[in-house]
Amino acid sequence: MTNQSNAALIQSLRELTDFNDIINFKKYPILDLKSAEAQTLLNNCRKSITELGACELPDFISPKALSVLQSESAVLQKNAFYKAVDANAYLKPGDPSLPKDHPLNMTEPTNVGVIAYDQYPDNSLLRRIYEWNPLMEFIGAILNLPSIYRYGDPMGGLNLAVMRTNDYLRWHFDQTDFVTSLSIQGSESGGEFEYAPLIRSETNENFSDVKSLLTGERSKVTKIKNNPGTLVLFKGRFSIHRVTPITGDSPRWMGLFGFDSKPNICSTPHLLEMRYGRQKPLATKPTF
Ligand SMILES: O=C(O)CCC(=O)C(=O)O
Ligand SMILES: [Fe+2]
Repeated sequence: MTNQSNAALIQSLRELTDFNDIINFKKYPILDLKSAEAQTLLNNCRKSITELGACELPDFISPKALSVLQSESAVLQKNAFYKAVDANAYLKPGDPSLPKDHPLNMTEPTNVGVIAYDQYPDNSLLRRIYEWNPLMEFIGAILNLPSIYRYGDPMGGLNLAVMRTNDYLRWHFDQTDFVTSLSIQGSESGGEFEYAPLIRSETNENFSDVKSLLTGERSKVTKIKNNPGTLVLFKGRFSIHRVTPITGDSPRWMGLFGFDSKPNICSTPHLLEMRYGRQKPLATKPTF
């Protein structure tokens, strides 16, 4: 991208400061969570989370803001960090005492590019949306959390997952209680978010159904449409999920917001190395 188009991006970022122009408040009246409209919205979201482990909010972002989010992602994506890994669904080491076809020993390659929080300039729109308190309070209210915080980690709080042709995010369970994502751009084809709602629980690993799914059984699999502009709240600890291989030239861009019920949550040094290829935050602030 040329400096000229960066100048156009900077100008549109400067013009887009009012959240009335960024969030679709008509559909999602989240500024007053006590209002009757917001209570109806919250109840619908809670029902969906209880039944499916996920809640999908299409057209959360205005078309104008979405177009700016796409422009800034196009500029930033060249800095994405890629590291192909061969991992199991539990994102932890296998167990050699178990058979090769036990889910703990069934690995698949994963390849996703990531832009870390500290690679986001201060005037980035995605950063401003992540740091906007009413969004965080809305997520906390859906989950009935007494308090909610952004991650304490300068790299992990906000991520952009960048997936190009043939990139794939394997079936896995998340290690966090919930994740909030904002779809910025879909791929031409592939790149579908598939999941098996609540296939395991705190007390039951359900290895037999997980193994069937990993060997191609589709009866428990459902999809989140995730059209660009959609906000998704997903409880990935108990619902195994994946992103199908990307096809076509257009990259898939997904913003990932890190919130937690506890303050100062930080990624481990191992995870920092795997995900960002470094353990230290950038020494200088990035700009567009
Ligand atoms: O990109 C997505 O839609 C999901 C990402 C995901 O599952 C993860 O980062 O754990
Ligand atoms: Fe995940």
